[in-house]
Amino acid sequence: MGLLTALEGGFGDAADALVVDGRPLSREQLLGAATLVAQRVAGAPALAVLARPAAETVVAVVGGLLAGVPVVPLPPDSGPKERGHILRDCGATLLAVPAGEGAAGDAGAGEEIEALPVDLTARSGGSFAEPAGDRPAFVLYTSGTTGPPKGALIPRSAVAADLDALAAAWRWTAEDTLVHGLPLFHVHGLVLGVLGAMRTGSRLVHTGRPTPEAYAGARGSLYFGVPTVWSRVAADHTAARALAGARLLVSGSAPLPVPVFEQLAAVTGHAPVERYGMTESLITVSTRADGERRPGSVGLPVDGVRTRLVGEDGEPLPADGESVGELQVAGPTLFSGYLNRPDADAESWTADGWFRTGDVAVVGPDGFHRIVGRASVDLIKSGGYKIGAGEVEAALRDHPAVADAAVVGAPDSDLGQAVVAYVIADGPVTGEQLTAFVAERLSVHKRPRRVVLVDELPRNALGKVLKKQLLQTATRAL
Ligand code: MLC
Ligand code: AMP
Repeated sequence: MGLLTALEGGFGDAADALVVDGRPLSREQLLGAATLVAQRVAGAPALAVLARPAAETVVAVVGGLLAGVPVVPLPPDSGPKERGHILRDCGATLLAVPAGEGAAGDAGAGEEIEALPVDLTARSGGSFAEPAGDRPAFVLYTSGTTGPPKGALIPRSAVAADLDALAAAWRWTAEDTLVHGLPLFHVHGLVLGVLGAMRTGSRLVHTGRPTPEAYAGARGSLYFGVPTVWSRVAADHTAARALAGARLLVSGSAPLPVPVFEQLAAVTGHAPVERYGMTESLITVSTRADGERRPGSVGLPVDGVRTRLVGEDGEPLPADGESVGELQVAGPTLFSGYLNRPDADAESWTADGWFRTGDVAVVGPDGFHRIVGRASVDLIKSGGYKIGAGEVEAALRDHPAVADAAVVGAPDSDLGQAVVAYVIADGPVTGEQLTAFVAERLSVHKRPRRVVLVDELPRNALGKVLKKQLLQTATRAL
């Protein structure tokens, strides 16, 4: 059985099996256009895909997967610094773009890459042998505490194992219509939100943007969102009531605040399922469609996944509902390593083969997991996006009027955390200019939402910036 079982027939062929931002495609149309992409990319080292919320993105991704070429989704708004790094690092020679958009040309930082136009009306036939499970399906770029994003190699077998485990946990079948509007360059929107439908055979409606109105209008049975999306839905009673007829609402990518869980349950009549995961591990822990959905808890490990809590001394901690430790995970859903980053691999895996998530958790005697924080203040989750403080600081320091910068994630009622930058300027510059500077060089979502110009940064005796102190200052200033 292939990775994309729904494309192998047997699931019917509605004219709108897939709708992305209003553009319907049948599975046959998708397969025909994707097969042409596959023929074009076969044998390439990697296929970069400009991951707009568009049907062309899905066609390009499916084409790469059919051909067994690792797919590298590029955030569509990424600026030259971020895009140049990703393209150089992954070694892609082709960049899939919607037909009619011309050559990719200088994709950033002087990277010349050939454009591969994706035409939704194109058709080709023929089939490809299913590649080995250990071949990478994707290289997904994810932020670390410092430096540019790292490419996580996601094997095809990990995607298949995770989607099957989630289908079991959420009773996700071909009877469902999945609705979401999440970005198509991360695990949530792309692996779960697109390949999940291709594997289970469910219809997929991608709303372009994840707005409450669009979710309400899509009339699905299964909805995915990050907590920011659910908090906006819960606050919009008209939209929320329109979801009453759904089967399951699923939240993930960041902690779902208990008040949002409760509001959503009250207005829609559905207690949301919350699940936990990471780019590197895919989704490892979840509450279940047929089990208890407990506010503030992400539930139980999914089929095949094992978890353990480890204390600062490296010793395992008991599942007693009190002990707080680092969550480590193992199982078939894990990535195989970071591309070109043996240093990062060495830091992330234990000697006995467990992946260190960097998340701090508590596990109850009933096995329910609660994520209580992150080990590092330098990894920020804003609107469900992971943002490395170091990457934003480096971008700010590239500005000629910036002498130094320190970035923290301040609590934010809409985004969970908001990027706040403390900047020492040595020339005339405003906060708005610095925000725009970061938005243009990295991705728009990495821009500071607040810039505070300061004369100095708090430092310890070794000269290291005291991030926890800055975070307290940022929190007090709210
Ligand atoms: C604003 N904009 C700018 C700008 N300021 N553009 C250029 N320069 C500037 N300075 C524009 C943007 O381009 C965008 O335009 C619009 O303003 C709004 O952007 P925003 O303010 O960033 O949107 P916001 O409302 O804050 O977004 C909230 C959100 C988003 C929830 C929609 O954060 C989101 O999509 N989050 C999902 C993240 C996700 O999927 N994470 C999964 C990671 S995987 P326009 O035209 O586009 O509106 C993972 C594993 C797991 O974590 O467990 O799932
Ligand atoms: P990413 O690298 O973008 O895949 O983000 C992964 C991180 O998102 C995890 O390490 C967690 O910190 C966070 N995360 C994902 N889902 C949840 C959740 N349900 N509750 C709390 N944190 C979450």
